[in-house]
Amino acid sequence: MSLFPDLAETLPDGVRLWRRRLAPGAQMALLDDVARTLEAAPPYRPQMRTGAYVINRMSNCGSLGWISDTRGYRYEPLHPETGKAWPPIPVELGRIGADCTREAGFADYEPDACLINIYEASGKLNLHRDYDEADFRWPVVSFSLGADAEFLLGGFKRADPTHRLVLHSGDILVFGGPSRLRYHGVRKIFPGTSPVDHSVLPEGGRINLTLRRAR
Ligand code: MD6
Ligand code: FE
Repeated sequence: MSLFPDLAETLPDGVRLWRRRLAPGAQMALLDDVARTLEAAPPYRPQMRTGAYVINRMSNCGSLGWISDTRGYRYEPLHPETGKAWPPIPVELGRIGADCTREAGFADYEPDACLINIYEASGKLNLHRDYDEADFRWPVVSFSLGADAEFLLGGFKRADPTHRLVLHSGDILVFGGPSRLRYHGVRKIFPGTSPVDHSVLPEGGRINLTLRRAR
C-alpha cells in the first residue's frame, strides 16, 4: 500500500517538483558553477559517527556547510580538510532557488548553505531527514544534474512506506512545509542517462545540490 495513492505527480503537501525546470544549457551553466566551486572547496568523503565513510563525495558552498565526522552532523563555516571558508553560493543558483521557493509560497528565502552531493554511478543515499537546520519553517531546494536517480519519498518514521520518484537532470524539488521532516533518500542512480555531458560529472554519475537555511 502506498502512503500517497495514485501519486502520478500528486505530491504530498509541502513538496513541489518542477520537471526539467532547467534546460540543458542552464544545466551546463550550473555545472560550470559547480566545477568552479569544487576547485575552491574540493570534494571529500566524510566519515559518519560510526567511523564508516559516506558513500558519496561531498562539498559545500555558502557561509555554512553541512559536515559529518565521528562527532556527528553539523554546519561549519570552514572546509574540514582545507580549513578554508566555503565559496559563496553561485548567483544563478541562488536566483533560481529564490524563484522556485517564491512560486512554492515561501517569501524571502535566503539560503546560507548549499550541500553538494556527488554520486558515482553506483552511488546512493540512505533514508534520512534533513534535521540539522535551526528553523524547519524554511524549505530545502534540491537541484538534480546528470544521470537519473530513483528518489524515495517516505513518511515521518523511517519504517513508513516510501514512494518512488525518478529525478532527472534539470528537475528542481522544493521540500518544505508539512513535508520538511519526511524521510527521503536515493535508492540508485541510472548510469548513462544524463542528457548533458560535463567534465565535473563522474562517469555515469550525478550531482545533487541542496540549498538550505541552516541558521
Ligand atoms: C539527492 N536529496 O537528491 C538527495 N534533501 O541526491 C536530498 O537528500 C534532499 O532532495 C532534502 C530535500 C530535498 C532533497
Ligand atoms: Fe536530504
